[in-house]
Amino acid sequence: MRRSLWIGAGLLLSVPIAVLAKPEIQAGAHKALKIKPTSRVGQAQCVLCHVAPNNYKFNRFGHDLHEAAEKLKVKAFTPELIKLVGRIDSDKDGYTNARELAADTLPGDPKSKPRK
Ligand SMILES: [Ca+2]
Repeated sequence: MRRSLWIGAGLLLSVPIAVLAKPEIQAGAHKALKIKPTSRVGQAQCVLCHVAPNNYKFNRFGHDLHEAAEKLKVKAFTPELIKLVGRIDSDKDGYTNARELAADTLPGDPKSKPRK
């Protein structure tokens, strides 16, 4: 019995991080931020908040979103959270996150920014 528990724990630890990703969080973000699946931001999927599809470290926008959620002590995409994060220019490209999302550009990628 004990041996099978260790084998089970070993198997669990070997599961790729992609399997542990939380699609419900992405779906919640898309709904709260009114992101259409066919839009550029919608197509970005994980990269909206993370460095790369296979690197779940937060990008600048994901970091700010996470930090704002901790500051507000919320675990959901509340209107207050969206408003607070919307005022920030996470990637320092001169456009607020709200402006970027409205323009369908990535708020965590300074190379992606609205046309002037
Ligand atoms: Ca950007």
